[in-house]
Amino acid sequence: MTVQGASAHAAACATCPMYNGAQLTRLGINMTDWDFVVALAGNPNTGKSTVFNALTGLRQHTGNWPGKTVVRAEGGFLYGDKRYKLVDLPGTYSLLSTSADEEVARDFILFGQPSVTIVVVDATRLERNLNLALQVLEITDRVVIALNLMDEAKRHGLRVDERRLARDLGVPVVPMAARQGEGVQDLLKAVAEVASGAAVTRPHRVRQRDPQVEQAINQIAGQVERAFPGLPNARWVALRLLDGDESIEQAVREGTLGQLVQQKSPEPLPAIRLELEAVS
Ligand SMILES: Nc1nc2c(ncn2[C@@H]2O[C@H](COP(=O)(O)OP(=O)(O)OP(=O)(O)O)[C@@H](O)[C@H]2O)c(=O)[nH]1
Ligand SMILES: [Mg+2]
Repeated sequence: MTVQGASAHAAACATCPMYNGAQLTRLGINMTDWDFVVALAGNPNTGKSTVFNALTGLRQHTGNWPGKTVVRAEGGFLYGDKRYKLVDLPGTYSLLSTSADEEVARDFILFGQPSVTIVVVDATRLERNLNLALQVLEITDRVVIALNLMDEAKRHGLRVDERRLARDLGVPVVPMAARQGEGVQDLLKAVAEVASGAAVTRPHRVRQRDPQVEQAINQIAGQVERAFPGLPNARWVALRLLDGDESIEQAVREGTLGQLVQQKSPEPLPAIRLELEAVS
């Protein structure tokens, strides 16, 4: 089969409920219960919604501005014998973002506790895209990198060593051309392995911080955990507070960080009174 023929085949399959006659069944919005929650994160315009549509069979608008996703969209698929809820997020350049749509993505990645986060990166702009990927790797080890737009990379004569990238990042990297349906099966396999724990990841993390900084992070993270029981990523919150992130500081002081946890927890949480002075 020619390359063109393979693409045409994949594109045709991309519109049917049973993909490739393989283990994927698209469930659309028919999601009453699920085994795993999977988030689709990434910089704007990297193909998140294209991947979302390929896996769920839904028609989340894709395209360049103004088609961009501004709220999160949810759909589902069945793969093997597991049901997955897939959450398509607005594009974001970092987890430090402040615009309203970027906050939707940030809050879900940080506090929605997805079983797996797929970070969709643009193979033609890897350096810029890895900024978000590295930040996500700081807060969760359940990550799969979708190395998308490989067709564009090839067209521009760019070669990406995906094995080296996977080794350096410590998580699976799946080359894809999502618009042509290429790489979807490999992505599903990687997501299933990370979700079930069959694949053990070793995410790249910054180490060897100054001991005093480490001590301060631990101290503040402990206070955050006590004030917001059940909050994931207290360490990340501590880092942002030390960095003087005003929006996080406000969320901590006003207790809105707690509201994010409350969405998952029936128990109301107390507003926080963090004694930041304690570490100064
Ligand atoms: N050539 C090529 N184009 C792609 C690929 N994947 C997606 N696209 C195109 O890239 C554009 C953006 O795709 P979307 O899926 O809307 O991207 P997104 O990440 O959801 O964008 P935001 O929601 O704005 O962050 C669309 O025109 C897609 O058809 C790919 O693998 N190759
Ligand atoms: Mg989108």
